[in-house]
Amino acid sequence: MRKLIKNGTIVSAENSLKADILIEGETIARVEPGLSCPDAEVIDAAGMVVLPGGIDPHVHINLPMMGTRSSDDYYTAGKAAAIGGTTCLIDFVAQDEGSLSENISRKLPEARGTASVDYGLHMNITRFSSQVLEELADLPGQGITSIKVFTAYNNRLRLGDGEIFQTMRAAARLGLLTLVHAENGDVIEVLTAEALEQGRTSPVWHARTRPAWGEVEASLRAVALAAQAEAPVYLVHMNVAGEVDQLAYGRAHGVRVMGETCPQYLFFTEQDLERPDGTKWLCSPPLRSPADQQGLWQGLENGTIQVLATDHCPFFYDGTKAIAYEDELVALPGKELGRGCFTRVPNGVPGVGDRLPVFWTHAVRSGRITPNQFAALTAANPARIFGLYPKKGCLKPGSDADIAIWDPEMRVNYGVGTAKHRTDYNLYEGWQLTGFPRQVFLRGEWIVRDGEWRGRAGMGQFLRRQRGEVI
Ligand code: DUC
Ligand code: ZN
Ligand code: ZN
Repeated sequence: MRKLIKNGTIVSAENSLKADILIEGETIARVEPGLSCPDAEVIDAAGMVVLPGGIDPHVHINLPMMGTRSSDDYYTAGKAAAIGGTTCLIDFVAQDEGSLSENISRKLPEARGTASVDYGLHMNITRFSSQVLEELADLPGQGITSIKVFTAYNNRLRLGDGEIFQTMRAAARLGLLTLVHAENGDVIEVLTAEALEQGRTSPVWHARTRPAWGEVEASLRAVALAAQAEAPVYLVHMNVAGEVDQLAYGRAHGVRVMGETCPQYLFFTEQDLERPDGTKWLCSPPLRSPADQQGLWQGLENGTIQVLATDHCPFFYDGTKAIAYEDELVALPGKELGRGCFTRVPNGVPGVGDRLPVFWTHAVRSGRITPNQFAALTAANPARIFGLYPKKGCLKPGSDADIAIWDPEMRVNYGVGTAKHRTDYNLYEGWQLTGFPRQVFLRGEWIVRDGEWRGRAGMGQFLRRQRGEVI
Protein backbone atom coordinates (compact mmCIF):
# COMPACT_ATOMS: atom_id res chain seq x y z
CA MET A 1 0.00 0.00 0.00
CA ARG A 2 1.13 3.51 -0.69
CA LYS A 3 1.71 5.92 2.17
CA LEU A 4 1.30 9.66 2.14
CA ILE A 5 2.99 11.79 4.78
CA LYS A 6 1.07 15.06 4.81
CA ASN A 7 1.51 18.54 6.28
CA GLY A 8 4.98 18.09 7.77
CA THR A 9 8.05 20.29 7.47
CA ILE A 10 10.64 18.39 5.46
CA VAL A 11 14.13 19.19 6.67
CA SER A 12 17.06 18.36 4.43
CA ALA A 13 20.70 19.40 4.42
CA GLU A 14 19.82 22.13 1.90
CA ASN A 15 16.52 23.58 3.09
CA SER A 16 13.27 23.19 5.01
CA LEU A 17 9.97 23.11 3.19
CA LYS A 18 6.33 22.36 3.82
CA ALA A 19 5.54 19.46 1.52
CA ASP A 20 4.07 15.98 1.42
CA ILE A 21 5.85 12.72 0.70
CA LEU A 22 4.32 9.86 -1.27
CA ILE A 23 5.88 6.47 -0.58
CA GLU A 24 5.42 3.66 -3.08
CA GLY A 25 6.80 0.36 -1.93
CA GLU A 26 10.30 0.86 -0.56
CA THR A 27 11.03 4.23 -2.10
CA ILE A 28 9.89 7.83 -2.21
CA ALA A 29 7.79 8.49 -5.31
CA ARG A 30 6.99 12.21 -4.97
CA VAL A 31 7.79 15.16 -2.72
CA GLU A 32 5.47 18.10 -3.36
CA PRO A 33 3.12 20.42 -1.52
CA GLY A 34 -0.58 19.51 -1.58
CA LEU A 35 -0.22 15.89 -2.73
CA SER A 36 -3.26 13.65 -2.68
CA CYS A 37 -3.56 9.96 -3.44
CA PRO A 38 -6.92 8.30 -2.84
CA ASP A 39 -5.63 4.80 -2.16
CA ALA A 40 -2.76 5.83 0.13
CA GLU A 41 -2.63 5.47 3.89
CA VAL A 42 -2.33 9.05 5.15
CA ILE A 43 0.02 9.95 7.99
CA ASP A 44 -0.69 13.40 9.32
CA ALA A 45 2.58 15.13 10.16
CA ALA A 46 1.15 18.57 11.01
CA GLY A 47 3.48 20.30 13.45
CA MET A 48 6.12 17.61 12.86
CA VAL A 49 9.61 17.73 11.40
CA VAL A 50 10.27 15.12 8.71
CA LEU A 51 13.91 14.07 8.51
CA PRO A 52 15.87 11.48 6.56
CA GLY A 53 16.57 8.43 8.72
CA GLY A 54 19.87 8.95 10.47
CA ILE A 55 23.02 7.20 9.31
CA ASP A 56 25.56 6.21 11.94
CA PRO A 57 28.75 5.29 10.11
CA HIS A 58 30.66 4.14 13.20
CA VAL A 59 29.27 1.32 15.35
CA HIS A 60 30.73 -1.85 16.85
CA ILE A 61 28.29 -4.75 16.97
CA ASN A 62 29.30 -8.01 18.70
CA LEU A 63 32.86 -6.65 19.01
CA PRO A 64 35.04 -9.08 21.00
CA MET A 65 37.02 -7.28 23.70
CA MET A 66 38.80 -8.21 26.93
CA GLY A 67 37.11 -11.55 27.35
CA THR A 68 33.63 -10.32 26.47
CA ARG A 69 31.94 -8.63 23.52
CA SER A 70 29.95 -5.47 22.93
CA SER A 71 26.45 -6.24 24.09
CA ASP A 72 24.28 -5.23 21.11
CA ASP A 73 23.70 -7.62 18.25
CA TYR A 74 22.38 -6.56 14.85
CA TYR A 75 18.80 -6.77 16.06
CA THR A 76 19.15 -4.81 19.30
CA ALA A 77 21.51 -2.20 17.84
CA GLY A 78 19.08 -1.59 14.99
CA LYS A 79 16.12 -1.39 17.31
CA ALA A 80 17.86 1.13 19.58
CA ALA A 81 19.00 3.10 16.55
CA ALA A 82 15.50 3.24 15.06
CA ILE A 83 13.82 4.32 18.29
CA GLY A 84 16.22 7.28 18.15
CA GLY A 85 15.57 8.05 14.47
CA THR A 86 18.51 6.21 12.86
CA THR A 87 17.87 3.66 10.09
CA CYS A 88 21.32 2.79 8.78
CA LEU A 89 24.51 1.62 10.50
CA ILE A 90 28.05 0.95 9.34
CA ASP A 91 30.04 -1.59 11.37
CA PHE A 92 33.60 -2.91 10.98
CA VAL A 93 35.05 -6.23 9.79
CA ALA A 94 38.00 -7.31 11.93
CA GLN A 95 41.02 -8.51 9.99
CA ASP A 96 41.80 -11.97 11.36
CA GLU A 97 43.28 -15.10 9.79
CA GLY A 98 42.65 -15.58 6.09
CA SER A 99 41.95 -13.25 3.22
CA LEU A 100 39.94 -10.03 3.47
CA SER A 101 37.09 -11.75 1.61
CA GLU A 102 37.13 -14.62 4.11
CA ASN A 103 36.98 -12.13 6.96
CA ILE A 104 33.96 -10.47 5.37
CA SER A 105 32.28 -13.83 4.84
CA ARG A 106 32.71 -14.59 8.54
CA LYS A 107 31.17 -11.24 9.59
CA LEU A 108 28.10 -11.17 7.32
CA PRO A 109 26.22 -14.07 8.97
CA GLU A 110 26.10 -12.07 12.24
CA ALA A 111 23.77 -9.67 10.46
CA ARG A 112 21.93 -11.83 7.96
CA GLY A 113 18.48 -12.68 9.30
CA THR A 114 19.15 -10.63 12.43
CA ALA A 115 19.63 -7.01 11.38
CA SER A 116 16.64 -4.79 12.01
CA VAL A 117 17.90 -1.76 10.06
CA ASP A 118 20.08 -1.49 6.95
CA TYR A 119 23.82 -1.82 7.42
CA GLY A 120 27.14 -1.55 5.66
CA LEU A 121 30.67 -2.57 6.59
CA HIS A 122 34.12 -0.99 6.73
CA MET A 123 37.18 -3.28 6.54
CA ASN A 124 39.86 -2.95 9.25
CA ILE A 125 43.41 -3.28 7.94
CA THR A 126 45.51 -4.34 10.91
CA ARG A 127 47.90 -6.93 9.42
CA PHE A 128 49.90 -5.44 6.60
CA SER A 129 51.43 -7.39 3.73
CA SER A 130 51.80 -7.04 -0.01
CA GLN A 131 49.13 -9.74 -0.31
CA VAL A 132 46.70 -7.58 1.70
CA LEU A 133 47.45 -4.62 -0.56
CA GLU A 134 46.41 -6.77 -3.50
CA GLU A 135 43.29 -8.00 -1.74
CA LEU A 136 42.05 -4.42 -1.30
CA ALA A 137 40.96 -4.70 -4.93
CA ASP A 138 38.36 -7.29 -3.86
CA LEU A 139 36.51 -4.85 -1.59
CA PRO A 140 34.61 -2.52 -3.96
CA GLY A 141 32.96 -5.49 -5.69
CA GLN A 142 31.68 -6.61 -2.30
CA GLY A 143 30.19 -3.20 -1.53
CA ILE A 144 32.90 -2.20 0.94
CA THR A 145 34.40 1.13 -0.06
CA SER A 146 36.22 2.18 3.11
CA ILE A 147 38.99 0.76 5.28
CA LYS A 148 40.18 1.65 8.79
CA VAL A 149 43.76 1.80 10.04
CA PHE A 150 45.17 2.51 13.52
CA THR A 151 48.19 4.45 14.75
CA ALA A 152 47.69 2.97 18.23
CA TYR A 153 47.27 -0.47 19.86
CA ASN A 154 50.90 -1.54 19.38
CA ASN A 155 51.44 -5.18 18.41
CA ARG A 156 47.73 -5.64 17.90
CA LEU A 157 46.00 -3.31 15.49
CA ARG A 158 48.60 -0.66 14.70
CA LEU A 159 50.28 -0.29 11.32
CA GLY A 160 53.61 1.51 10.85
CA ASP A 161 53.64 4.86 9.07
CA GLY A 162 55.12 3.35 5.90
CA GLU A 163 52.43 0.68 5.95
CA ILE A 164 49.68 3.27 6.39
CA PHE A 165 51.18 5.30 3.55
CA GLN A 166 51.17 2.29 1.20
CA THR A 167 47.69 1.25 2.29
CA MET A 168 46.29 4.74 1.71
CA ARG A 169 47.95 4.93 -1.70
CA ALA A 170 46.59 1.57 -2.80
CA ALA A 171 43.16 2.40 -1.38
CA ALA A 172 43.00 5.73 -3.22
CA ARG A 173 43.77 4.01 -6.53
CA LEU A 174 40.77 1.74 -5.94
CA GLY A 175 38.43 4.54 -4.84
CA LEU A 176 38.45 3.40 -1.20
CA LEU A 177 38.37 5.92 1.65
CA THR A 178 40.85 5.37 4.51
CA LEU A 179 39.59 5.98 8.05
CA VAL A 180 42.24 6.63 10.71
CA HIS A 181 42.10 6.02 14.45
CA ALA A 182 44.71 8.61 15.44
CA GLU A 183 46.44 8.22 18.80
CA ASN A 184 50.14 7.80 19.61
CA GLY A 185 50.57 4.09 20.36
CA ASP A 186 54.16 4.38 21.65
CA VAL A 187 53.41 7.08 24.21
CA ILE A 188 50.33 5.20 25.41
CA GLU A 189 52.42 2.06 25.89
CA VAL A 190 55.05 3.89 27.99
CA LEU A 191 52.55 5.82 30.12
CA THR A 192 50.37 2.77 30.75
CA ALA A 193 53.34 0.72 32.00
CA GLU A 194 54.41 3.61 34.27
CA ALA A 195 50.90 4.11 35.66
CA LEU A 196 50.59 0.41 36.49
CA GLU A 197 54.01 0.40 38.19
CA GLN A 198 52.92 3.35 40.31
CA GLY A 199 49.62 1.69 41.24
CA ARG A 200 47.58 4.27 39.33
CA THR A 201 44.76 2.03 38.27
CA SER A 202 41.53 4.03 38.63
CA PRO A 203 39.45 4.74 35.49
CA VAL A 204 40.71 8.32 35.06
CA TRP A 205 44.18 6.89 34.37
CA HIS A 206 42.78 5.46 31.17
CA ALA A 207 42.52 9.06 29.94
CA ARG A 208 45.76 10.24 31.55
CA THR A 209 47.76 7.53 29.80
CA ARG A 210 46.37 8.57 26.41
CA PRO A 211 47.33 12.26 26.17
CA ALA A 212 45.47 14.65 23.89
CA TRP A 213 48.73 15.76 22.24
CA GLY A 214 49.19 12.21 20.97
CA GLU A 215 45.99 12.62 19.02
CA VAL A 216 46.90 16.06 17.71
CA GLU A 217 50.22 14.67 16.47
CA ALA A 218 48.74 11.45 15.08
CA SER A 219 45.91 13.24 13.30
CA LEU A 220 48.37 15.60 11.60
CA ARG A 221 50.43 12.51 10.72
CA ALA A 222 47.34 10.95 9.16
CA VAL A 223 46.63 14.13 7.19
CA ALA A 224 50.25 14.37 6.04
CA LEU A 225 50.42 10.70 5.06
CA ALA A 226 47.21 11.14 3.07
CA ALA A 227 48.66 14.21 1.34
CA GLN A 228 51.79 12.26 0.39
CA ALA A 229 49.75 9.25 -0.73
CA GLU A 230 47.44 11.57 -2.70
CA ALA A 231 44.57 9.88 -0.88
CA PRO A 232 41.41 11.04 0.85
CA VAL A 233 41.27 10.42 4.60
CA TYR A 234 38.60 10.48 7.30
CA LEU A 235 39.48 10.97 10.99
CA VAL A 236 37.24 8.92 13.24
CA HIS A 237 36.08 9.90 16.73
CA MET A 238 37.77 13.32 16.94
CA ASN A 239 37.68 14.44 20.57
CA VAL A 240 40.46 17.04 20.88
CA ALA A 241 40.29 20.69 19.76
CA GLY A 242 43.78 20.40 18.27
CA GLU A 243 42.60 17.60 15.99
CA VAL A 244 39.98 19.92 14.55
CA ASP A 245 42.80 22.38 13.90
CA GLN A 246 44.74 19.70 11.99
CA LEU A 247 41.65 18.87 9.97
CA ALA A 248 41.19 22.54 9.11
CA TYR A 249 44.91 22.84 8.26
CA GLY A 250 44.72 19.88 5.92
CA ARG A 251 41.56 21.15 4.26
CA ALA A 252 43.06 24.63 3.84
CA HIS A 253 46.03 23.00 2.09
CA GLY A 254 43.90 21.03 -0.33
CA VAL A 255 44.18 17.65 1.40
CA ARG A 256 41.01 15.64 0.99
CA VAL A 257 40.43 15.23 4.71
CA MET A 258 37.13 14.82 6.52
CA GLY A 259 36.16 13.77 10.00
CA GLU A 260 33.63 12.91 12.64
CA THR A 261 33.05 13.51 16.32
CA CYS A 262 30.66 11.71 18.69
CA PRO A 263 28.17 12.97 21.31
CA GLN A 264 30.08 11.60 24.31
CA TYR A 265 32.93 13.99 23.49
CA LEU A 266 30.57 16.97 23.33
CA PHE A 267 28.73 16.33 26.58
CA PHE A 268 31.21 14.72 29.00
CA THR A 269 34.77 15.33 30.15
CA GLU A 270 37.63 13.43 31.77
CA GLN A 271 36.08 14.38 35.13
CA ASP A 272 33.25 11.95 34.49
CA LEU A 273 35.78 9.14 34.76
CA GLU A 274 36.30 10.20 38.38
CA ARG A 275 32.70 9.46 39.36
CA PRO A 276 32.21 6.34 41.51
CA ASP A 277 30.71 4.70 38.40
CA GLY A 278 33.33 6.25 36.09
CA THR A 279 33.88 3.05 34.07
CA LYS A 280 30.56 3.78 32.36
CA TRP A 281 32.34 6.62 30.53
CA LEU A 282 35.52 4.70 29.69
CA CYS A 283 36.13 4.58 25.96
CA SER A 284 38.98 5.04 23.50
CA PRO A 285 39.91 7.67 22.71
CA PRO A 286 38.90 9.06 26.09
CA LEU A 287 36.77 12.01 27.15
CA ARG A 288 38.67 15.29 27.23
CA SER A 289 38.43 18.87 28.59
CA PRO A 290 35.85 21.68 28.34
CA ALA A 291 38.25 23.51 25.96
CA ASP A 292 38.28 20.46 23.70
CA GLN A 293 34.48 20.38 23.76
CA GLN A 294 34.46 23.99 22.60
CA GLY A 295 36.77 23.21 19.70
CA LEU A 296 34.54 20.32 18.64
CA TRP A 297 31.39 22.45 18.80
CA GLN A 298 33.08 25.12 16.70
CA GLY A 299 34.13 22.48 14.17
CA LEU A 300 30.54 21.27 13.90
CA GLU A 301 29.15 24.79 13.66
CA ASN A 302 31.56 26.03 10.99
CA GLY A 303 31.58 22.85 8.89
CA THR A 304 35.16 21.72 9.58
CA ILE A 305 33.70 18.48 10.98
CA GLN A 306 31.35 16.73 8.54
CA VAL A 307 29.77 13.94 10.59
CA LEU A 308 28.28 13.20 13.99
CA ALA A 309 28.73 9.43 14.55
CA THR A 310 28.74 7.46 17.82
CA ASP A 311 31.45 4.76 18.03
CA HIS A 312 28.60 2.83 19.68
CA CYS A 313 30.24 -0.03 21.57
CA PRO A 314 28.10 -0.87 24.61
CA PHE A 315 29.02 -3.04 27.56
CA PHE A 316 27.06 -3.78 30.69
CA TYR A 317 28.10 -1.71 33.69
CA ASP A 318 27.50 -4.72 35.91
CA GLY A 319 27.33 -7.83 33.80
CA THR A 320 26.80 -10.07 36.80
CA LYS A 321 23.16 -8.92 36.95
CA ALA A 322 20.78 -9.83 34.15
CA ILE A 323 18.41 -7.32 32.56
CA ALA A 324 15.14 -8.08 30.81
CA TYR A 325 15.31 -7.33 27.08
CA GLU A 326 12.05 -8.11 25.30
CA ASP A 327 11.12 -10.46 28.14
CA GLU A 328 14.37 -12.40 27.92
CA LEU A 329 16.93 -12.19 30.69
CA VAL A 330 20.32 -11.16 29.36
CA ALA A 331 23.68 -10.71 31.07
CA LEU A 332 27.08 -10.34 29.48
CA PRO A 333 30.36 -9.67 31.27
CA GLY A 334 31.00 -5.93 31.13
CA LYS A 335 32.75 -3.08 32.89
CA GLU A 336 32.97 -5.03 36.15
CA LEU A 337 35.79 -7.04 34.54
CA GLY A 338 37.97 -3.99 35.13
CA ARG A 339 37.18 -3.46 38.79
CA GLY A 340 40.56 -2.62 40.26
CA CYS A 341 42.37 -1.70 37.03
CA PHE A 342 41.48 0.53 34.09
CA THR A 343 43.41 -1.69 31.67
CA ARG A 344 40.85 -4.48 32.10
CA VAL A 345 37.72 -2.34 31.58
CA PRO A 346 36.13 -3.06 28.20
CA ASN A 347 36.46 0.17 26.19
CA GLY A 348 33.31 1.67 24.80
CA VAL A 349 30.00 3.39 25.46
CA PRO A 350 26.43 2.93 24.22
CA GLY A 351 25.12 5.72 22.01
CA VAL A 352 23.53 4.69 18.71
CA GLY A 353 20.02 5.50 19.95
CA ASP A 354 21.00 8.56 21.96
CA ARG A 355 22.81 10.45 19.21
CA LEU A 356 19.93 12.17 17.47
CA PRO A 357 17.57 12.99 20.37
CA VAL A 358 20.37 14.31 22.59
CA PHE A 359 21.85 16.35 19.73
CA TRP A 360 18.45 17.71 18.69
CA THR A 361 17.80 19.08 22.18
CA HIS A 362 21.31 20.31 22.92
CA ALA A 363 22.41 21.47 19.49
CA VAL A 364 19.31 22.36 17.46
CA ARG A 365 16.90 23.50 20.16
CA SER A 366 19.67 25.33 21.92
CA GLY A 367 20.32 27.24 18.67
CA ARG A 368 23.92 26.13 18.06
CA ILE A 369 23.15 24.05 14.96
CA THR A 370 20.39 24.62 12.42
CA PRO A 371 17.95 21.83 11.60
CA ASN A 372 19.55 21.69 8.13
CA GLN A 373 23.02 21.24 9.64
CA PHE A 374 21.51 18.48 11.79
CA ALA A 375 20.27 16.71 8.63
CA ALA A 376 23.69 17.17 7.02
CA LEU A 377 25.77 15.95 9.97
CA THR A 378 23.62 12.94 10.79
CA ALA A 379 22.37 11.75 7.40
CA ALA A 380 23.34 13.52 4.17
CA ASN A 381 27.07 13.89 4.83
CA PRO A 382 27.67 10.32 6.02
CA ALA A 383 25.62 9.11 3.04
CA ARG A 384 27.76 11.11 0.62
CA ILE A 385 31.10 10.26 2.22
CA PHE A 386 30.35 6.54 2.47
CA GLY A 387 28.79 6.03 -0.95
CA LEU A 388 25.12 5.74 -0.03
CA TYR A 389 23.78 9.00 -1.49
CA PRO A 390 21.09 9.63 -2.77
CA LYS A 391 19.69 6.16 -1.98
CA LYS A 392 20.10 7.09 1.69
CA GLY A 393 20.58 10.39 3.54
CA CYS A 394 17.95 12.47 1.77
CA LEU A 395 14.23 12.54 0.99
CA LYS A 396 14.12 12.82 -2.79
CA PRO A 397 12.07 10.93 -5.39
CA GLY A 398 13.86 7.62 -5.90
CA SER A 399 15.50 7.57 -2.46
CA ASP A 400 14.79 4.74 -0.04
CA ALA A 401 11.85 5.72 2.15
CA ASP A 402 13.95 5.83 5.34
CA ILE A 403 12.09 8.58 7.17
CA ALA A 404 11.84 9.79 10.75
CA ILE A 405 8.90 11.99 11.73
CA TRP A 406 9.95 14.02 14.74
CA ASP A 407 7.71 15.79 17.21
CA PRO A 408 9.85 18.81 18.04
CA GLU A 409 7.83 19.52 21.20
CA MET A 410 7.74 16.03 22.67
CA ARG A 411 9.29 15.99 26.14
CA VAL A 412 11.15 12.91 27.28
CA ASN A 413 12.73 12.04 30.59
CA TYR A 414 15.57 10.15 28.93
CA GLY A 415 17.55 7.18 30.20
CA VAL A 416 18.08 3.44 30.10
CA GLY A 417 14.31 2.88 30.08
CA THR A 418 13.82 4.99 26.94
CA ALA A 419 16.86 3.90 24.96
CA LYS A 420 16.64 0.34 23.71
CA HIS A 421 20.33 -0.54 23.77
CA ARG A 422 20.94 -3.97 25.24
CA THR A 423 22.79 -2.77 28.30
CA ASP A 424 22.08 -1.80 31.88
CA TYR A 425 22.92 1.91 31.82
CA ASN A 426 22.70 5.07 29.77
CA LEU A 427 25.14 8.00 29.76
CA TYR A 428 22.28 10.51 29.60
CA GLU A 429 20.24 9.11 32.50
CA GLY A 430 17.67 11.64 33.73
CA TRP A 431 18.33 14.17 30.95
CA GLN A 432 15.22 16.12 29.96
CA LEU A 433 14.94 16.13 26.18
CA THR A 434 12.57 18.08 23.97
CA GLY A 435 12.05 16.67 20.50
CA PHE A 436 11.85 12.96 19.68
CA PRO A 437 10.94 10.71 16.74
CA ARG A 438 7.33 9.47 16.81
CA GLN A 439 7.25 7.52 13.52
CA VAL A 440 10.14 5.87 11.71
CA PHE A 441 10.07 4.08 8.36
CA LEU A 442 12.68 1.75 6.90
CA ARG A 443 12.32 1.45 3.13
CA GLY A 444 8.64 2.32 3.50
CA GLU A 445 7.91 -0.08 6.38
CA TRP A 446 6.70 1.34 9.64
CA ILE A 447 9.36 0.29 12.20
CA VAL A 448 8.55 2.77 14.96
CA ARG A 449 4.86 3.66 15.27
CA ASP A 450 3.77 6.25 17.83
CA GLY A 451 7.08 5.66 19.57
CA GLU A 452 6.61 1.88 19.78
CA TRP A 453 8.92 -0.61 18.11
CA ARG A 454 7.34 -2.46 15.19
CA GLY A 455 10.45 -3.72 13.42
CA ARG A 456 11.63 -7.31 13.06
CA ALA A 457 14.86 -9.22 12.98
CA GLY A 458 15.95 -9.72 9.39
CA MET A 459 14.34 -6.59 7.91
CA GLY A 460 17.71 -4.89 7.61
CA GLN A 461 19.55 -5.31 4.33
CA PHE A 462 23.27 -5.31 3.60
CA LEU A 463 24.20 -2.17 1.68
CA ARG A 464 26.64 -2.53 -1.15
CA ARG A 465 28.15 0.90 -1.03
CA GLN A 466 29.47 2.86 -4.00
CA ARG A 467 32.63 4.93 -4.01
CA GLY A 468 32.03 7.87 -1.67
CA GLU A 469 32.38 11.60 -2.28
CA VAL A 470 34.91 13.96 -0.79
CA ILE A 471 32.97 16.86 0.70
N1 DUC B 1 36.85 2.60 20.95
C1 DUC B 1 36.13 2.10 21.95
O1 DUC B 1 36.01 2.73 23.00
N2 DUC B 1 35.57 0.89 21.78
C2 DUC B 1 35.63 0.15 20.58
C3 DUC B 1 36.58 0.62 19.58
C4 DUC B 1 37.09 1.99 19.78
O2 DUC B 1 37.70 2.55 18.89
ZN1 ZN C 1 38.81 3.79 16.75
ZN1 ZN D 1 35.33 2.64 16.93
